[in-house]
Amino acid sequence: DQLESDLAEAIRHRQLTMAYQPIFGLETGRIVACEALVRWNHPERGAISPALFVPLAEASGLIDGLTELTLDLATSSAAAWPDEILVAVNISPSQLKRGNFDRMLAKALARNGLPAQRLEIEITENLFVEEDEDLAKAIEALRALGVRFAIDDFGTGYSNIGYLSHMPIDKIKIDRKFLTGIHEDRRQAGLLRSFLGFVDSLDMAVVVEGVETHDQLSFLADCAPSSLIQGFLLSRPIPDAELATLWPKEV
Ligand code: G
Ligand code: G
Ligand code: MN
Ligand code: NA
Repeated sequence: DQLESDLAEAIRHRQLTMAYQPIFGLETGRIVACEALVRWNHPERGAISPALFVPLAEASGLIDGLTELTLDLATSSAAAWPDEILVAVNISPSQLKRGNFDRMLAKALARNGLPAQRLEIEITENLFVEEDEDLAKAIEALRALGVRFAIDDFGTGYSNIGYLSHMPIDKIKIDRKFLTGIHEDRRQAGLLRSFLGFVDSLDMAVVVEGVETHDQLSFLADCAPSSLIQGFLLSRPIPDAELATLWPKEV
């Protein structure tokens, strides 16, 4: 259809852009990573959400081209950031298991001179519903390159927690819906606390997503001071050019 051919055209002409949302250490206030989020400004329809066009790309064979472009843009941006700051990219579940993904990634890293250790892949929790040998192999191969992994949208899916806890994962990102409800619903606060305890027991880093209010921030400062935080209160996703104002000042 029309949208699909417009997307193909936009990918071919590299008309998609990336926005970056910083992730901070709660205690340190320092940026540890920036999440790369793809943006498409359609010439007639305006901004179209990746929640709409990423699934379209997956269904129509455009996903390889989309992933290639976003990896190139994200690694090229990150190569100019301070060395200690990671770039986190969202990768579609179907992409990860395609045989060409490790080559695609290695190519983007080499082309832009970004060490693999500075790239983190965010994959959705739903990938871990049942044990999957191909997935485990794909993750192992990428980790051998030095790439890190984060589980996105944690708490929204139906993952097998026992299985997930044995995966070689560096970070868990708790879905923003748990933070949204903490001041209205005591069960949400209880759930969030138990997730934070769970992640802590696995010795993984935790990102709490969707921090929008000072009340939420003080809740986290009380019960999980060592967590990482991301959300509109701290910063919206912004263009690469605006990130520089947030970097720590040289001393
Ligand atoms: O940025 P926004 O809130 O509109 O993102 C909507 C959804 O699109 C989120 O689930 C996010 O993970 C996903 N998304 C954003 N950028 C990318 C990308 O570059 N690749 C993939 N596969 N998904 C993305
Ligand atoms: O599924 P994923 O976690 O990758 O989705 C990331 C998206 O969440 C980003 O594109 C961003 O627009 C959105 N987001 C980031 N911080 C906040 C926040 O504080 N509140 C809300 N409502 N959305 C956020
Ligand atoms: Mn994400
Ligand atoms: Na998420």
